[in-house]
Amino acid sequence: MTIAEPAAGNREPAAKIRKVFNIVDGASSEAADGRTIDAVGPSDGKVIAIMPRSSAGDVDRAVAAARRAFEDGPWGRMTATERGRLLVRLGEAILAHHEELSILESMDTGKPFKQGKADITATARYFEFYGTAADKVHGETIPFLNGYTVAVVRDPHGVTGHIVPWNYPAQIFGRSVAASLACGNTCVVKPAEDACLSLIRICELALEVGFPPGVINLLTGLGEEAGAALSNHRGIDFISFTGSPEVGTLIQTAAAKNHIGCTLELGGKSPQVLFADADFDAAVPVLVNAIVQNGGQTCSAGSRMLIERKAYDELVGRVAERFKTVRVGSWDMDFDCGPMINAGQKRRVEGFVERARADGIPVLAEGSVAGDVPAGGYYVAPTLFGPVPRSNRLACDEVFGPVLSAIPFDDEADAIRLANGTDFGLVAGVWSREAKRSMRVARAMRCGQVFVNGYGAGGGIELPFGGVKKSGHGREKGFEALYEFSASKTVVINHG
Ligand code: TXE
Repeated sequence: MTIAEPAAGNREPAAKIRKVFNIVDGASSEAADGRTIDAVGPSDGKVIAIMPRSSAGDVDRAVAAARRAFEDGPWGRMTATERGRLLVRLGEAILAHHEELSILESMDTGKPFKQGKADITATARYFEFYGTAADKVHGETIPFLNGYTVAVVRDPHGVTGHIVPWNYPAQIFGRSVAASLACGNTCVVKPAEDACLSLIRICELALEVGFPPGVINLLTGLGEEAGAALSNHRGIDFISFTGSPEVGTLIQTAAAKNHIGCTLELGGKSPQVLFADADFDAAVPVLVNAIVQNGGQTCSAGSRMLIERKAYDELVGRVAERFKTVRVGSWDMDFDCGPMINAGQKRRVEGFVERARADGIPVLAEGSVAGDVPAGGYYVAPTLFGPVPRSNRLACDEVFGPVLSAIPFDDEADAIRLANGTDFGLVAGVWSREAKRSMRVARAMRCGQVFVNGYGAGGGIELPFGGVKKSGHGREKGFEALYEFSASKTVVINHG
């Protein structure tokens, strides 16, 4: 990548970024037809890089390179331990370039620099976790007929496609690509047109630490062009997608046509269920952080605060007080919240806020956008609404912005009904000092992950993560991802 190394402490290299490239078959390349897309920094709306606008032909070349690397290259002959060591080495290289990558990630997405740093640390940890897990993907033996030994081994799928969104580009790249590589696959990655810079740099680092050419290929481009070409490509054997439910439907349809598997992670409307006996001191900062972290552009953002009616006034009062202290600024101001990723996302969030106001839903608190943010950035003020009527769009649809809904409930059964009452099912939080009730409610949640007396929006490399219902299917993160990115093969040996 052509990027001037920022001087220590200087976080303004934006003007110096000129041009970034695809990484295909171990080399940097432009789109074959030379077309490009501008990468825009959300903090000021200015162009910070120019990336290739890849087309179907570019995708063909990347998939062919990944296929060669899988079938003919050294990758397939390496032991799982050797593959794992390379992954660990890439994790170390990411840490060695922590500042540079954090700047790229924050500038490109607008997220506060401290969040960018945390994301890069987590990305390195994915490579460490899956690197050290690569030679621990054990199979099993099954008792069968006399004279037989049956072994179930796990094989890689082959070439895996990865369509990555813009909200946590480095982390989502890390979680799916590292798991796939640990299983022995080779990868073709299509980052979001809104954020790709950290990923390109990580792919360059992968080559520097010794990944063979073609093992990790990356193409930038538009979703409906490069993304569609990759997901429909007959040369891929599995696809991992994180993004909107609408595009998730297209990905699953394409996977069905090609008879391949896929994981889909499609966002949520995650509830935090608060009983009157909860530890409010512990809960309040977590409740606010869970919706303003990453500007609320987090699939697992805690966007619904469901509160036992008798504690409603007290708790919303305390959350409102804290909410008012939330400050929004550019990535390098490093406040609680950055801008939205682009003008469309800003309009979407503002649309939800305007409709809720027009519907007469009271605004309980607003955060503040700093007066000196750069002109042209996509800033919105975080807003707390309540009580939000249960059937209002704000209570049901994913906003993907810093907008929190407070909704009262009557009793445990009502809380469960309400929490499970949207189309989504990704993450939930349950807050109560009564252990049995917390456990009952946690078990009743229809989602992929539940936190009791805490909430980890986006966290937990070791923890299987994914949804039910419209939030998607399949699991990434943790050891479970290794089962997604490999297939069992039953070997039946007759030695009788
Ligand atoms: O998503 P898209 P957008 C949700 C969130 C957000 C909404 C829209 O609610 O407001 O989706 O965001 C690629 N074939 N999430 O429009 O379009 C695209 O290039 C193949 C939740 O940005 O789904 C990008 O790489 N690929 C979420 C990726 O899909 C296509 C994260 C996601 O973009 C494609 C992001 C196509 N036809 C948005 N069209 C989460 N679960 O965290 C687009 N893409």
